[in-house]
Order: sequence, then structure tokens, then C-alpha cells
Amino acid sequence: MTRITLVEGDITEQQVDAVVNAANSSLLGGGGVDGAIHRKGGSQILEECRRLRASHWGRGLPTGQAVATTAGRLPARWVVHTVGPVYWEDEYDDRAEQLASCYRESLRVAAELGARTVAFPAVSAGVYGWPLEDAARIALGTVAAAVAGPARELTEVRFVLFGTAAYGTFEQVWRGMGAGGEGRQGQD
Ligand code: AR6
Repeated sequence: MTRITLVEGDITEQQVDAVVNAANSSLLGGGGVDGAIHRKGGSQILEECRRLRASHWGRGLPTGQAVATTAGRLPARWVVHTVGPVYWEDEYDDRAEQLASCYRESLRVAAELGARTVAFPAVSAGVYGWPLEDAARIALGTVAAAVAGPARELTEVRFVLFGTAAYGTFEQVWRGMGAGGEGRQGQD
């Protein structure tokens, strides 16, 4: 059974097989999680991203998809880059599906690589403006469904929330989903 865990912290410090990056479709870096991952992981990550742009992903990585590179100097083995949607209420359903796809696709890519442990940030909940509580509902619901099915070989999916407010929101939403006790932990 896959454990879904919530921790408050910095995703670049996680000792997991794969960390997920909330990237943009250029794959060439940015602020937030993306900036932190490239800064701490070093130039190897960017070099691989450039190679991906020069080959399969010439037009950039579409929203909702995921692709892996080395994790460079990070403690993880791989970075799985995914592109969340920018929050836009008028097209909510469509974009919520794209956000769910980020989680599903990232887990698929990580599992294909042989990862057993994966850490996620709150994709789209920063620069891309997705309201945190709703982002948490989509993130947790999608991951819970995935680990009951196609991603069941994973041993842990960890949400790494930046700051007490983000952690508290995820914790509350997770509890509201009836996910108490087994399969769930608080801070590591
Ligand atoms: N560890 C964990 N979570 C973090 C960290 C960290 N080191 N740093 C920030 N967060 P964002 P997005 C939280 O903006 O909304 C970039 O420029 C942050 O507080 O990183 O998907 C990309 O290049 C928030 O809760 O990602 C794109 O252009 C969450 O991570 C764009 O931002 C996501 O915030 C993507 O925007």
C-alpha cells in the first residue's frame, strides 16, 4: 500500500527517488519551485532540459504532461518536470482536469523510471494562482486515486508544502477527505 504523506518543507531537500518540478512549458527554468530546483540541482538539469527541447519537445512541454531529467546535485535521483495550468475561473473544469493530469502523468513517468518514492509541490498554487484549498483537493484526490490503481507500486507519495499555511490547508483537506489513520502521516 502506498503511503501518502504531508510534510512542511523545501522540496529540494527531500530524500526521495523523484521530485516533481512545477515547471513552465519552456522547461528552461523560472521562479518558485522551478528556480529552487535548478539553483540547487545545478546546470546538469538545465542541460538535459535543453536537450529535451532540441529533440522531442521542440515546442515545449504541454500543460498537464510530465517529463524526467537527472536531479543533478539534489538528493533525489530524478526530477519530473510537469507544467500546471494557470488558474482561470472561466475555464475551470478544463483546467482542473489539466492539473489532475499533472499528478497522474508525473506518477506515471516516475513509476516507469522505477521510482518508489515521489515528492510533489503544490503544482499551480504559486505563480500560476490556483487557490490553495482547491489545488489541495485536486492534488490529493488525484494521487489517492492513482495509488489505488496504476501507481500502486509506489511506496510513498509525499506532498512537500512550503510554509505552515500551505501545510495546514493540505492537512485540513486531507482530513476532510476522510483520509485519517492508515496510509497517512503528519510531518516526517
Ligand atoms: N519547496 C516546496 N514548495 C515550494 C518551494 C520549495 N522550494 N518554493 C515554492 N514552493 P510555484 P506554479 C511552493 O510558483 O504556481 C515558475 O516560475 C509555492 O509556495 O513554484 O506551478 C515556473 O517556471 C506554491 O505553493 O509553481 C512557472 O513559470 C507551490 O510551491 C511557474 O512558476 C507552487 O508554486 C509555475 O507556477
